[in-house]
Amino acid sequence: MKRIFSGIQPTSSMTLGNYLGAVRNWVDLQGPEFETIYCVVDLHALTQPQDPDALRTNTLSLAATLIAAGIDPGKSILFAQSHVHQHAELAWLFSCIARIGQLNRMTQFKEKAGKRRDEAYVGLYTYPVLMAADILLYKATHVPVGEDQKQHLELSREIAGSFNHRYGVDFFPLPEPQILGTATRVMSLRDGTKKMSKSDESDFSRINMTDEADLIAQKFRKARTDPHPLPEAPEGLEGRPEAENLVNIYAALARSSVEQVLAEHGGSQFSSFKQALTDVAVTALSPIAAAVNRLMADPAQLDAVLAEGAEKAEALAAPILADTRRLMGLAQRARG
Ligand code: AQP
Repeated sequence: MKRIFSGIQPTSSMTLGNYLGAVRNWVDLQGPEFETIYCVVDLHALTQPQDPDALRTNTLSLAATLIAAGIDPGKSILFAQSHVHQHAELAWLFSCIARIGQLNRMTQFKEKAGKRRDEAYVGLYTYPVLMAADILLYKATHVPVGEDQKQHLELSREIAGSFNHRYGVDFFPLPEPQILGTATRVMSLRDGTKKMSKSDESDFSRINMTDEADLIAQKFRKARTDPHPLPEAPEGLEGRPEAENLVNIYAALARSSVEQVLAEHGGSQFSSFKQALTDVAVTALSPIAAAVNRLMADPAQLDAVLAEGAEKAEALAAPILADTRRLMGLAQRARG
């Protein structure tokens, strides 16, 4: 059976970008065609300094948001990355497969480290190696992600290929990216050329999944736009990144197409389009926010869901890691 793996960092609460670019697809992919494994990647979150209490809370609240958004622990394995120690171990083994030249090409490191590269943490640099380990620890064949993770996924394929080549085996599959939908790269509400991100300093750059209706309305009202009305056809969005972003968000939330949205709203001023956008966003997001609140009222139950998920994940991961160790020539520990 085809196996899906994907993860999300508990760096803060989930954004509309995470939801439309990735998580909603994770929900849709649950079914008989795929075995689905989803992970709150707390070890990845540590690549930037985190307040320890906030990290613990965010891990639980992100798990709650995933369940509220439709990840069903009865259909998918849902767990926290650090609960399955094999992720970190395979990452070390892969750091002896990946090459520095490959990591030097990663644009996310360049963007996040900025000009102060020497002060960036080693973990931020080797982040894509841990991501390859996350995926290949389960021999996942398909990885649903947003556009921004495409390059990291390409590296996972290269690592799998190099491993197979070095040891003369056909052991790891080359995982396929699944970049699905009309909102594969949701942009910041303050700057249509920058990706919407959990860790952006401005809360008004993003919609959080737990934002209340009033705040969603306020954020869309203040979203940057240009002075022209909406065009009648997609070509008219060229060179208008903010307009394109809002139309893409609308199309994704309404499960419609850009053409259809423009057929309906072409010629409108942004003031009325933003009101319509708020309405579709509130309709889609408010039941999720309400479910997050209900789930967060019982943290022990969430802990239990994650513990059960970790147990199932470890049962899949342990034999794959054991085979990897053996193929690489690590001696087996004698049991006395
Ligand atoms: N703006 C986005 N549009 C579409 N998809 C997005 N994703 C992230 N931002 C967008 C997708 O969400 C999934 C989980 O992302 P992540 O938490 O692993 O890390 P990220 O890609 O670095 O996302 P953020 O929100 O920008 O997090 P921070 O600020 O912590 O770095 C991934 O599949 C990603 O593609």
